[in-house]
Amino acid sequence: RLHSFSSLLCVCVHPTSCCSVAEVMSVLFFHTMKYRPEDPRNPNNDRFILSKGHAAPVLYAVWAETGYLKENELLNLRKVDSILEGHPVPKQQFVDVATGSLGQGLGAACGMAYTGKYFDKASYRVFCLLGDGELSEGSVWEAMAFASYYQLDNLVAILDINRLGQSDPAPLQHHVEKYQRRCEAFGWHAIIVDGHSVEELCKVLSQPRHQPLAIIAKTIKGKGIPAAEDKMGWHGKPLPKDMADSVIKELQGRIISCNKRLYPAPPNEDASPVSLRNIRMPSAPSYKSGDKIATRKAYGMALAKLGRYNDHVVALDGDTKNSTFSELFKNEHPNRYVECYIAEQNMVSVAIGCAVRDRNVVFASTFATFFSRAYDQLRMAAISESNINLCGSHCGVSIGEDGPSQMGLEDLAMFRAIPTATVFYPSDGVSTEKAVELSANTKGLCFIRTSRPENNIIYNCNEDFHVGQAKVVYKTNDDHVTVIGAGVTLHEALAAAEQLKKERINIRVIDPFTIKPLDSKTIIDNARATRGRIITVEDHYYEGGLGEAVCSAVVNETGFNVHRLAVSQVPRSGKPHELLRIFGIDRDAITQAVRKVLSSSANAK
Ligand SMILES: Cc1ncc(C[n+]2csc(CCOP(=O)(O)OP(=O)(O)O)c2C)c(N)n1
Ligand SMILES: *[C@@H]1O[C@H](CO)[C@@H](O)[C@H](O)[C@H]1NC(C)=O
Ligand SMILES: *[C@@H]1O[C@H](CO)[C@@H](O)[C@H](O)[C@H]1NC(C)=O
Repeated sequence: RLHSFSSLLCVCVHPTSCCSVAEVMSVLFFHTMKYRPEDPRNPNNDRFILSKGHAAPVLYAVWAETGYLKENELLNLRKVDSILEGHPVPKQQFVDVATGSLGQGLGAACGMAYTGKYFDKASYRVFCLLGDGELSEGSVWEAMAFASYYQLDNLVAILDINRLGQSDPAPLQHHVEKYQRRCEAFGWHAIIVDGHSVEELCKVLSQPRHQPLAIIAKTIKGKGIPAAEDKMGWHGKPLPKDMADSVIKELQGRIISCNKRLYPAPPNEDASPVSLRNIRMPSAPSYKSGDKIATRKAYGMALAKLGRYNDHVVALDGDTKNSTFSELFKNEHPNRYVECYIAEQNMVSVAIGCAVRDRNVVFASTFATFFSRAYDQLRMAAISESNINLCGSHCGVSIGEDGPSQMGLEDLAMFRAIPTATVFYPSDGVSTEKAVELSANTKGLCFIRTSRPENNIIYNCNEDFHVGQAKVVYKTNDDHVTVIGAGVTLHEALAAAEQLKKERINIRVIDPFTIKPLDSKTIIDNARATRGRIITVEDHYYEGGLGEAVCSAVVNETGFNVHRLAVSQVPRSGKPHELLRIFGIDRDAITQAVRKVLSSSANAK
């Protein structure tokens, strides 16, 4: 075993970051935590999140020690055909959330602890190990505030105060009492320990808790590697062979014959099994033609309805519940609503935590634009193979008077770029309700973009919707241009169609329903019937939105011509219809674009 440990020290890319937590990891995994090592995802197991994900080798080492990983697999660290990637990823059964972008582990741990305490009402505990360098991330403190507010006494954070970061010491160096005061100010019980004392660690981890517990472990980066201990310049460096050999030799000398295998204690069996399959609405939507409703409100109504029939649907919001209408869910299901306050990064991490091990169907909402500050968490959600649903309200200039700081104009680009994402852009009450239901049953990250203006119901309540299936909402046998809009711009396109009809110009109007995946076939087939003429119109910036999605869908077609209408500058306050007009995405802009496209193709003949 020591021989392979020596080779591991040579391949290990962050040996000093691992050495500072060797005792912490040993105590957690072989003294404190209760889990079934042969079944890492057992719902009853205690959870562990390595927030300082670059110390992955130490995590792999403990799982080898449990017997779950084969020791010789450790030597395949970071190889292309090994599951042991450079940072923890959920293809490893013992990893729930990917880490490696620092500062995100504790938020996910909060979601797991909240789920354990309030939803599962089970006795499993959640342990999160953080580095001191990563404590400069604001998201850590968002999570600290959340944990104490919700009295997550089943949550333990171990702060590895090893003084050093990557290129510089961490700002508070070894001032553990300053960390303690910060943690206490955030409502945690904070205890300073010698992080290399197994006895001290065992003792604090056995204490009963009434608050979230922060263990401030004073440690030495590179502990056990004399040449690197507490020294700058060793972060992320594998040990040279001779150095690794001498470290091993030293270690060997300290080991008193040890053939005893350590076994963790099994967990209590009190987390009941959960099935998240087929989260269905029991009845069709009940809108009537002539009804007017904002899709944001339809979202809240649909979510409340879904929650009525499915106990594992939970909703999160960041103090915008009376704007996103997630309050309709809260009113009906107060015990399944989590107020995350104005901390969107943490809200996304909590959502990811609530969704792990398929414990909940999670919907988190805020203004679409505020998800941009959680983009790193969203990107990590994809790497975590997380199944979460996000609803972003207040998209585009059509929110009106509140002005540009509140307008989601980049959100389509942002979510489209995520490989595991499905992007819903419903345009009426019926399709919004369908989007909510489909989202609950679609793997990966689902984003539902909702709008503030009230608009007509377009669809019959029995209309069937599918991911990646567009709807042709207006057509004749002799259409000249295909117009594609979504949300408010779909309604503008329908108004433009009526106007143009009076001028004897027929257009076809398509509602894509999902922007990703986009229904290329419906778009191509219909646009072919209008001689390849397409106009896209969207309440979003040009880059990365609906227009670019359509361009990519028709890139291989010959004889197609896509004309795009979108918001081209930072907008301003005003009435919604004024802003749609000024930024060139209203009915008049569409009719003009149609006439222009037709006259230029007439001239071309
Ligand atoms: C958000 C983010 N920024 C920067 C990095 C690059 N990085 C990886 S490890 C590290 C230093 C971490 O220091 P600390 O948290 O103290 O962990 P230690 O290795 O000292 O245990 C940095 C800057 C990262 N992974 N994530
Ligand atoms: C949300 O509720 C608060 C408090 O009742 C109220 O002041 C505010 O105007 C509401 N916001 C919206 C958008 O309705
Ligand atoms: C375009 O054609 C290329 C080459 O055949 C193909 O790989 C690609 O998937 C096509 N793209 C679309 C959007 O159809």
